[in-house]
Amino acid sequence: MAARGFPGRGLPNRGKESPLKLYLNKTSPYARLTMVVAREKDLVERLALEWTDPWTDSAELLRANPFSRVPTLVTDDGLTIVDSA
Ligand SMILES: N[C@@H](CCC(=O)N[C@@H](CS)C(=O)NCC(=O)O)C(=O)O
Repeated sequence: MAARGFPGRGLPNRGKESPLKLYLNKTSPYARLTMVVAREKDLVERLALEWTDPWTDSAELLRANPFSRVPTLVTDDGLTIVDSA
């Protein structure tokens, strides 16, 4: 079943440009907002989606964002962007 509102979910990055790694969670309204903006900006194909539970202290998410919150976006040159709103 396709995930509503999350096109490309679980698929590897298929865009020609470098992937943007987005840590997100199914229940997060902030992550959903980020996906809406990504769709509006035609960036969905560039996203490598990392489904993460921010409450389990994932080492990978903590490295990207010491506050362990989703959404967290890591650009191809290593810049981390947090706070969707
Ligand atoms: N100001 C942040 C809020 C993000 C946020 O609170 N995310 C929640 C999930 S909805 C989270 O990751 N909580 C984990 C925690 O606070 O430990 C934004 O706009 O993105």
